[in-house]
Amino acid sequence: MLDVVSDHNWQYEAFRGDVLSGLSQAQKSIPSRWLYDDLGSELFERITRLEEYYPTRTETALLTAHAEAIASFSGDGAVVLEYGAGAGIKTEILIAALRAPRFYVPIDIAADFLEQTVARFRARFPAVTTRPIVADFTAPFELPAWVPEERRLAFFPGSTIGNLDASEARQFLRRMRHHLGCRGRAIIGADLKKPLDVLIPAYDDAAGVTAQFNLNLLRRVNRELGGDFALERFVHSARWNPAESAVEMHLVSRNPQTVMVAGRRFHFAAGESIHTESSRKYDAAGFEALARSGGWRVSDSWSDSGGRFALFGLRPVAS
Ligand code: AVJ
Repeated sequence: MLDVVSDHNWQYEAFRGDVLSGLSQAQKSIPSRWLYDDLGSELFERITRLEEYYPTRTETALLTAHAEAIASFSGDGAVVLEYGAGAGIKTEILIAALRAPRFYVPIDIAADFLEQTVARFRARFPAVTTRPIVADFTAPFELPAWVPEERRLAFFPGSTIGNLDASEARQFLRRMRHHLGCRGRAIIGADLKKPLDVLIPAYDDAAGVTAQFNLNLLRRVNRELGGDFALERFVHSARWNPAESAVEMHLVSRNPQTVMVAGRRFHFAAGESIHTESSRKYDAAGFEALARSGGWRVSDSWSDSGGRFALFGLRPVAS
């Protein structure tokens, strides 16, 4: 009980700090991790089923199509560490494909969500020891001593790495390298660069689900931080940032307005935006360079025939 209360306070303080400092910048921004409250998570689930949103179904198909090769890469008796436990069916496909996996260790900040994941995996894979770690994988943490040291395999699907900027991604990869040791392996899903007529609709769908997902962030600010955003005065926008090789989501103010959040006022000019997410898109060379900077080399990769999405198999660089 105490855990939940202190966790709630910690989350509240972190959200408040991020929003107040983000809205005080010249380019207003709110970190994308706050998009996932209960409704946000549900809207993201709906996004993954949209015709325009290709990443989830492409990555899921890759795991099935390359199950044999992925199992060989991973080796027997793997101890699977999943950074962020939101991948559902993808992780089930991976575990089912592996040869005699020993452990499944989902790592996530959302304790209640983790519990559901753990129950599902224990029921489906009784021969695998499923044990969770409650931690924020975007910050430093140590693995507990009960995690077996041999055959650790990190799984980081969904192109979640693409939501991190270059320095955050490098730090994350280094931390993962530290957790896994010199004989570890990692499988990372990454969305690939492609023409904008495919990329942009994936983040601005015809049914408006992504717009709802983005606008829900303002609803969350209103509810949790005592904000007075009028949602109808903002419009969702998805744009390509060539310098960052990223699709960005913004919430654009339709008119000049002043908004109150946690007792502070913020002014918006007409057309001024809040940047709410960057979703970076890679090519093989770019991903290899990023992996190297984090202490890894790409030894294997699996991609679809359309070159839309890739799973990269990483091994530690000898150090
Ligand atoms: C969290 C990386 C899986 O960036 O593609 C989907 C989130 N944002 N539509 C992505 C998202 C808008 C998604 N990932």
